[in-house]
Amino acid sequence: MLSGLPAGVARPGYDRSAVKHGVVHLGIGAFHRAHQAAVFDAALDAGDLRWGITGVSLRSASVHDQLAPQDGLYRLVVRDGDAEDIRVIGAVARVLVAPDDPAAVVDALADPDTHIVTLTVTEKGYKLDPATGNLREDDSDIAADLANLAAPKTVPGLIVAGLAKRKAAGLPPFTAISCDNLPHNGRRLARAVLTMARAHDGKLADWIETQGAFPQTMVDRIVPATTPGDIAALSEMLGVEDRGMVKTEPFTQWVIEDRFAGPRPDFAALGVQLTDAVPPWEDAKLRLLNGAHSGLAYLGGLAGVDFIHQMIARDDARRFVETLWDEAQATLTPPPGLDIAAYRAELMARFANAALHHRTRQIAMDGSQKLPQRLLATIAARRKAGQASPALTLAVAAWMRWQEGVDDAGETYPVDDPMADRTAAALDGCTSSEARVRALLALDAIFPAGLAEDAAFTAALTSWLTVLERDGALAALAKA
Ligand code: CS2
Repeated sequence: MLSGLPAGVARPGYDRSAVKHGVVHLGIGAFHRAHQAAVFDAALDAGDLRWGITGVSLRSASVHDQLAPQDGLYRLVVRDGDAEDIRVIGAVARVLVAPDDPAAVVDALADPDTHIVTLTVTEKGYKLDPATGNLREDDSDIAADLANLAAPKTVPGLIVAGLAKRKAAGLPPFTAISCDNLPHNGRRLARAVLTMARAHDGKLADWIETQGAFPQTMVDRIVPATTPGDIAALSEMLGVEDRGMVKTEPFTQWVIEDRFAGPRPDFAALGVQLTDAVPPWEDAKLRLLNGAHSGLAYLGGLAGVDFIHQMIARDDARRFVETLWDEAQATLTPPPGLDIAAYRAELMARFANAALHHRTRQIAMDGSQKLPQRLLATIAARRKAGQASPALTLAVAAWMRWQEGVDDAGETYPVDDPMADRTAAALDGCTSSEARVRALLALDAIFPAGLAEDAAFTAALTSWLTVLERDGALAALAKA
């Protein structure tokens, strides 16, 4: 894998055979490989060999099958317009597939060398109700883990089984860092883990609560899904196939709450920001970057625009984004060191990066889990201040329109969302835009009561949904 690399492709400069497995990562998708793994790789490169990664696939064996034949090595391709920078990442020491061998994952979590557990399991992986944050005990896998942890099926189940084994062995707990785009992600993870632990052993739960650490984090890097075309193009260029490659942008940011249960790399030296206050960073990122992303994804998806950069090439879409940002910005308390005007300008340039090919449909996924923190919390904050939010409301209306499963050209598509059955059932039999808005607003797992009962918000949503259904997404954008 390393032989035959052209000069100019950076490769691991450390002895991989001497690396310890200090990190277990749950959910080893493209995002982890382009973000946290690059940081741990830099730690290894700087000579701190404690931070090799045991990557865990939570669903299929596909990442294992990509990376195992390559001995865990893969290329990180950083694209900025026509410029491309390629680096071989060596931090992933092995990949486990949780459904095939949950005991191996529990053993990795309980290994004395393990100090940090990072997670990118997506919003739905925490099995928390999006509106209330409670563990979804109605979920069959959660119910199974609440009853018995012999072969855990869920993220909280695996973590609790691993921590129980550490406690029994007299080891300290690890630091568990949620790297998903959720506000208070550390607190949510702690809630899921502690609810699971308490169901089994109150003393274990107390030990986790007092000795463990679940720092909040903000993660940021745009990492579109790798396509077969990306792999083919890289193979042609390098003369060797890399099925584990990931593509990304130059920008990367990781802010972590400075609260650890044990050892950690010298994060500050690696460009990671440690702070006591992550929420202002989270809010700025979720409400500006992710909020705009979701709005562009539904409007673009409905209009048949495949990629984010194609949306950003349109004057009307850029104007819509700026208006959405004006609305969101008014709800933010920027963290020290964040210049919002400069951040917005940089974000627009990141969205315009034509080399990324970031699909609107990829971002449209799992909207039920994303809407509350990206759009609804912002709208609710503005309502409290007596302000309307036309652009944010258009984004929510576009999500509603997307639930109908047919785009503006009449093409059907699957609604890829854990709540797709519930949104479809809610829409079933509704004969007007107004009825559809009411039916979807009634889903209290998504919409907080204050908003669902807000007459002005309901009216604004209905008028946007009417335009979207009657005239299409581009017509709505022109009015935004
Ligand atoms: C995107 C994010 O797919 C999505 O929902 O909005 O993955 C986004 O690219 C990242 O949060 C950027 O840090």
